[in-house]
Amino acid sequence: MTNHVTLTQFIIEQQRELPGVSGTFTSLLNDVVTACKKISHLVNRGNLVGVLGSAESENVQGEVQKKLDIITNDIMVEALNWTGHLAGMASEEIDGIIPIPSQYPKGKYLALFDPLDGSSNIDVNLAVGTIFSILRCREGVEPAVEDFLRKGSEQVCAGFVLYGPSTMMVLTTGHGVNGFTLDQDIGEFILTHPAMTIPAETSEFAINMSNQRFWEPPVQRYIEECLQGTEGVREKDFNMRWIASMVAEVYRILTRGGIFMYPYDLRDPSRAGKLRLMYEANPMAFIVEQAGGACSTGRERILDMNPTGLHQRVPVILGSKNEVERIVGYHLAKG
Ligand code: FBP
Repeated sequence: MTNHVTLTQFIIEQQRELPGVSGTFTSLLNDVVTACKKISHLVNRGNLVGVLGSAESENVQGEVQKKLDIITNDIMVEALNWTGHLAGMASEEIDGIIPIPSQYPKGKYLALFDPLDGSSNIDVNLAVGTIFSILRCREGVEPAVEDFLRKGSEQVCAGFVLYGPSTMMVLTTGHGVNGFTLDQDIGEFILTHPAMTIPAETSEFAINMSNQRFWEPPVQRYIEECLQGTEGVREKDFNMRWIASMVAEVYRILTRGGIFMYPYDLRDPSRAGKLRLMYEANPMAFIVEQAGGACSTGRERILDMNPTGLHQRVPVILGSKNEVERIVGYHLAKG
């Protein structure tokens, strides 16, 4: 019988090696896992339980919500608000802070999440996911927005769950990156991808090419050189992918390398990008850097950014270190 290490066992053993750890964090993570198992079940059942399609309502970003955007948000909130580990939450689907109801004790952590990433894929049965970020909070206070607006480098933990052909959880607590597969038979996440790393070199890029005319010159140049392949300065051919689901793109990059870009574009200069810093870019940057990759806006390391808003958008360029550094070099050369 192979010794299958469950996520809970893995975290407890990892925490035992860390000084002054109370075990609260392990329980908090188990609460997140419970929520994601419920979401995995629902996503898998889809039309059988009538959860597909639009909800005829908009979120704070002005995006038409999918029914599952709202349902998955409720599942996360209901799994986390009573456990006594959190002082507050923030979600892509909710404008302000999500408070802990007064009847429940407050804890020393803050949770930020995108309950359903890649939601444009849900009705066409393609990969979607949940992304989460955990921060420490000042004890015994009713957290204000400022308590959430902390640099990505202050994250305690970041993770995502990919609801694909199999349900995978990828996690970091600042000690490398590990991947777990949900064994539907026993309802446990099992360690299947220990110590995931991203190769520094790659010949695969992911970007939504339909936005090309809006990109800045450094990105135009980088993509043009990739498309020229062996006939150009890169002297090698590049492959392209676009799944329209950041979780799936990052999982692919953790598995075989690559570069993912949702750069700044000139369509709406007031909008710095499409992806949100607090619950998309920061957690993914923590994971990618812990796996040996890099994550930048093109001009700044994402984890060094000082957040200015819960739903702030940022340009994102992440993946194989050498490619990210090349694109940052093009930006800095251009100034
Ligand atoms: P949601 O969190 O609203 O799904 O938006 C994020 C996202 O879906 C990313 O997962 C994905 O990389 C990107 O937007 C796709 O954008 P586009 O539809 O412009 O290709």
